[in-house]
Amino acid sequence: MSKKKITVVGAGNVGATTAQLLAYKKLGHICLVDVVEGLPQGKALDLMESAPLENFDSKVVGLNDYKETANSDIVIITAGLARKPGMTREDLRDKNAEIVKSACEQVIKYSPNCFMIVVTNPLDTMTWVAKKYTGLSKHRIVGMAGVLDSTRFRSFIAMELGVSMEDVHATVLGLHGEDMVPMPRLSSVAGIPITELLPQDKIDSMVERTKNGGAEIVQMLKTGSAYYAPASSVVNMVESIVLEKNRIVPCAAYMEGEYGIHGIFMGVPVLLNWSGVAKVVELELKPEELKALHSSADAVHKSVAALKV
Ligand code: TXD
Repeated sequence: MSKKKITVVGAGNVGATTAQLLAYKKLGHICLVDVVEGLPQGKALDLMESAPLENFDSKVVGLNDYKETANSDIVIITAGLARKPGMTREDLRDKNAEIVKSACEQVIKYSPNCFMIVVTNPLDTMTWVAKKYTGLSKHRIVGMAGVLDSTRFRSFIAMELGVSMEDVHATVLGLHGEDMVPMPRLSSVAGIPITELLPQDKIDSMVERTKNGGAEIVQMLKTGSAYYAPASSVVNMVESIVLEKNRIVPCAAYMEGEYGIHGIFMGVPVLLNWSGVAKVVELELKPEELKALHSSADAVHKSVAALKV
C-alpha cells in the first residue's frame, strides 16, 4: 500500500466517502478533519473497524485540529455548505469562502509542501480562495469538477447506447456550473465520436442533463448534494498522483494565458502526476467552443470579483 499521508478536510458526505474509497484502494494513511467534535473521530473509527473485512492497513484518524495532519502529501478540501433544492452553487460563495479560508490557513501551517485538491463549491472560485490563502504554486493546487462532470456525461452516453461504461470517454471543459462546456466532438465510444453514433437532439439533451447533473440529484435528495460520484472523482485524481500515472484529466487549473484566460481557475485538460499539475493541455478549439469557454471564464471572474475574503 502507499505510505502517502492524505488529509481530508470536512467529514461530511463527500469527505467521509472519499476517506472510505482512499482506504479501500490502499492509497495512503488518512486524516479526516472536521469542526464538529466527535464526527470525524466516529467516522474514522467506524472505517478502521471495516479494515479486517476490507483488508486494508491504512491508518484512519479523525481530528478537530490540524497538528496531526503535519506533512501531508495530499490535502483534499471538502469543508463547507452543500446545496439544497433551488440553490445555485454561487449562493454558497460567501459562507464557503470563509470556511475554505480558515481551513487553508490551518492546513498550510503544517503541510507547506502538500498538493491540494479543492472540492468545495462554487468550485472554481473556492480553488482561487484556497490558492490565495495557501500561497501554493499553480502546479500544487487544482479543483475537482471536470472529472465529475465528464463521468456524468460518460454514464449518460453509456446508458443511452447500452454499452459498457468502460468504453466511453467524454470531455467537459469550463466552470463547474450551468455554464460548463461539454464537448460531444471529443466524446467517444471505443474511439468512435458520439456525433457518429447518436442524433443531434439526443446529444443536445445529454449535454443539458450533464450541465444540470448536480441539480438533478439535489432535487431528489432534498437535504444535500451528490457524493458518491464526487468522491470517486476525487479518488480517481489522487490515484493518478499517488500511482504516478501521468493521466490527462479535466480539472480546474490556474490559468496564465492558456486559452486566452488569465488569473482564475478553469476546467481544462491537465496532465496530472506526482509533480501535481504538470501541464495544461491546450486543445485546438472551434470558435463557438472557445466562445463558450470564455463566457464560462467571465462568470468565474465575476464570482471572484464579488468575494468578500
Ligand atoms: O464537483 C464538485 N466539486 C462537488 C462539490 C461535488 C459535490 C459536492 N460539492 C461541494 O462539496 C458541496 O457543494 C459542498 O460545498 C462541499 C461538501 O459537500 P458535502 O456533501 O460533503 O457537504 P456536507 O455533508 O454538509 O459536509 C460538509 C462538512 C460538514 O461535516 C461540516 O461540519 C464541515 O464540512 N465543515 C468544516 N470542516 C472543517 N473546517 C471547517 N471550517 C468546516 N466548516 C464546515
